[in-house]
Amino acid sequence: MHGVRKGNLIEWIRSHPILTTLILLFLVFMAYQIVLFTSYVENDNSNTNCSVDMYDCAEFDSCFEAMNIYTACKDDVHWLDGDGDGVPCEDLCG
Ligand SMILES: [Ca+2]
Ligand SMILES: [Ca+2]
Repeated sequence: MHGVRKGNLIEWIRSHPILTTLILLFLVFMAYQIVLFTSYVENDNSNTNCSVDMYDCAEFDSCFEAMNIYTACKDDVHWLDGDGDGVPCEDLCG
């Protein structure tokens, strides 16, 4: 049988081309999963999309949440501060 000692790793790869291919495919697959997971986490964290109106005051449970979204986007793109006095969602923060 072949050992997997440091010196003959290349020899082992040469004599197990199919197994090596499967291992490489598995590693690529795992890397792909990590990339997918990472982008998912990033999307989840960047829920402060400032390009479109994504939130309304009714969706927040607290003034803290409303403030986080309101302050994350410069131009009040979500229309949280309808009267423009700098305080978003008067029902929560008023
Ligand atoms: Ca809105
Ligand atoms: Ca206001």
